[in-house]
Amino acid sequence: MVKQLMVVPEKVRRSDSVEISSIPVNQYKGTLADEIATGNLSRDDALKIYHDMVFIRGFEQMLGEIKKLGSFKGIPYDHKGPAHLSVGQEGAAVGESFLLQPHDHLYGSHRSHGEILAKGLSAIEKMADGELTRVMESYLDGDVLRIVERESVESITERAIDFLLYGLLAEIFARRTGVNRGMGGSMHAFFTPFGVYPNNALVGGSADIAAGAALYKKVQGAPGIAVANIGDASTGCGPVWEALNFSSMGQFWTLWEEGFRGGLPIVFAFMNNFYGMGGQTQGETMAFERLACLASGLNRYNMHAETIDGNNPLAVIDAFRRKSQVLAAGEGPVVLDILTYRQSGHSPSDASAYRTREEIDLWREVDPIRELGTEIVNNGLASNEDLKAIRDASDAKMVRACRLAVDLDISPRTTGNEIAQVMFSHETEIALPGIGENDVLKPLAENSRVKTIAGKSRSGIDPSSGTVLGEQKAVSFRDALFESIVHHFYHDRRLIAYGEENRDWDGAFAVYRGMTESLPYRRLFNSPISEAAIVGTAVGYAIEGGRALVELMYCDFMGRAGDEIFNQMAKWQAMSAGVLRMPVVLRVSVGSKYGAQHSQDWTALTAHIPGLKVVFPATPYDAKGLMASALSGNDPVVFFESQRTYGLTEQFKSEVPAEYYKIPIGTPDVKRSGSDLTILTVGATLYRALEAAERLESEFGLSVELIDARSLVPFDYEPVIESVRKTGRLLLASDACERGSFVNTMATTVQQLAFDHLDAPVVIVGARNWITPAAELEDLFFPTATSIVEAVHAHIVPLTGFQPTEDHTAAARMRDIRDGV
Ligand SMILES: Cc1ncc(C[n+]2csc(CCOP(=O)(O)OP(=O)(O)O)c2C)c(N)n1
Ligand SMILES: [Mg+2]
Repeated sequence: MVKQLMVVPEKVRRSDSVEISSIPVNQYKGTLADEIATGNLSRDDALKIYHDMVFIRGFEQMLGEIKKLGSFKGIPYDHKGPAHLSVGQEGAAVGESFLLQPHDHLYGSHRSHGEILAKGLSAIEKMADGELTRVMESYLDGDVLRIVERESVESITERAIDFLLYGLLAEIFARRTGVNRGMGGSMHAFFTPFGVYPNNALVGGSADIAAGAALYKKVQGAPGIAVANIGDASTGCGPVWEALNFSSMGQFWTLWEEGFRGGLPIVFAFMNNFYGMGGQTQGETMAFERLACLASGLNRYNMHAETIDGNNPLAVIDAFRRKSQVLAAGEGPVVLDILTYRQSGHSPSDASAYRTREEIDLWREVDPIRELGTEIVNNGLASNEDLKAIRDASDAKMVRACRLAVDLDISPRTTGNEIAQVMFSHETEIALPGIGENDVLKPLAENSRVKTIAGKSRSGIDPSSGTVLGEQKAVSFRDALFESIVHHFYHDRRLIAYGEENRDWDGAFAVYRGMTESLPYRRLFNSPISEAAIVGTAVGYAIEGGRALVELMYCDFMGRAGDEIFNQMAKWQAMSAGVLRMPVVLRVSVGSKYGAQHSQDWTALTAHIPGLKVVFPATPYDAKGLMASALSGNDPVVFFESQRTYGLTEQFKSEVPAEYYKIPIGTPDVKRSGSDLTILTVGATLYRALEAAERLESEFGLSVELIDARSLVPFDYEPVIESVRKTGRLLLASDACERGSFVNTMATTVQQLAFDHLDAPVVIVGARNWITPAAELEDLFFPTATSIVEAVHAHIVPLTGFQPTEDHTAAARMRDIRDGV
């Protein structure tokens, strides 16, 4: 059914004007006395706020001393890694987390130590002793707890505070007893049981990831909100804008089903300290005069944007109290411009050359801890001595934690082997979790695509004539993908899919045809043209426990989502020491006929990045089985598909089984056996290599074994080596540009593993190191059956009577390379 969002000329052409409502700036007028009088806060609350701010200050000063002086309170230590301190920003951090529950999840930045501690301390306060004990005993097999247990404490709460403090410090010092086994470090540390989710070294990186977390909470009905703690300078980042839009898409109000209406439950908390590193956002690098104004007009509520005095924790608490009601009413997202000031440098080496001493002194005069302390004392809630006792106790904890964390016997380093072990979980789900009542719109058997496929031959070969059947008659590559994906939609309630044109358009290449009639919007939707947000939100959705299948129409668009694919999707499993899972399948198609920006095979880019599984099936049978494995596993998979193969039917196996089945990722497949030459193909070159194999056999008597790689990472070389042992010769073919393509890595590996069995050099046939030319010239560019035969003749075994068309001499090749092609 066509969606009902009619574009009526008479309506849209009408003369009108748009009113954008005003955005409140520093409207909080309360005092500590008011908050206590109204019962919003108690005396204990006030002291806790003070304590938590002091605790953060102490932590950051400790790190500052270690970085600058090489020691803290007589404890020597050389910390090699980063330390982006937040001295002066404690009011914002503590105010933000004060009311948040453990199930509210913070995603942060390179400068998030304070936010981690604030959220952790807030969670500890709210969790029962039994729960805290369970968390500490089970987390990383109790390895963090065992260290802090060396010191005696008076209560479980005190133990948990030590756990948080030591776990974070040991993490920063790259110890295996850190909360992420030292694999994250200062800029990435997190601890999910307290609602502290990944902090991100990429400026603005948390915006779309947190939006994905909020998407999970909305779609799966999980409690709580997501918060993206990002800096003011992140407003210059495209993915941040994409995240703002994505979390507020019109369809949440217009098209999503009853019960799922409204924007995402997320607060974009801009920790606005007025600076990037040295560049000033307001007045220099950005166009806005007030950061909050960037939300103007983004939805009917201006995203409830407000500027808040983050120097005053009470103003921040007040804002979060009010905004949590907005989110609970389904009116998210919220943008908060939290004004704060970083008294410390950007990093310890920062000489603050970009700001005046006078400015820093002005902010020191309104130091948030001192201001709150004065109010506490003036209101008779505590004496100066009481406050000093809080500071002293905090200092003592810092010294204790530091002693434990610097000691290599107590806090050892992670081994290389341990890092290797957490790159992938390699988990495959034995049983899918099932679906709820309204997760699909009709029984699978009633789906029109399912019915159409039921009428097709499952073999691609006509049994009577032996000819190849077209996709009207037989199950095609795109049908096979559909079958696998729809099976998962009907057996896994956590699965959602989105991307550009995924719904009514049927997906860019009709893989999703028929899907719209079976799935509600919350499980399949059109995304904006926001490649970064498509992948980034999928990462956040997966981190929270969901499973996302997202699509970038063309592989060439990966550049728009470069950070999200290469730094986020690929890294968080390992940086979490295996605590997080990343069940994201990213579908990308390799085009042809559309020229230089729509026809590239970028498998090498993804295979190069540690942490991504990469597959590239070329047949319907393999596509169905590999997609099932990708959607069952808990590792991130980049799933390449060639536009040349979508309409192909099965020619190698007897049929594409109607039943669900899996093909393990990493296993190449021998598509044709032979004894004189092995050809290993990646993706759609399989078909041109098959044609070449047939010619080599019929015209030159050369028997060719054809192996389809199917996967790039991981990869089992055994079948290839076994083949080379037999043939002694290997040619590799791929549509990727030859220079730096993944088949080069495969060639090197085979040469290392099977050198003694090789009778000729390993040869690569890739695309030229050019731009992809127009459709009419593609045969000059991509490997063809002829160019494969020619490469065999030139480099492997002379073919009697063959006439080469090109100069294959070493001199010609060196000339090309010298010319950069
Ligand atoms: C995408 C990206 N670009 C550049 C950097 C280098 N860098 C690290 S922090 C920073 C300034 C960030 O400023 P802001 O977002 O306001 O956060 P703040 O440091 O003020 O807390 C820059 C440019 C980076 N880490 N990531
Ligand atoms: Mg900043």
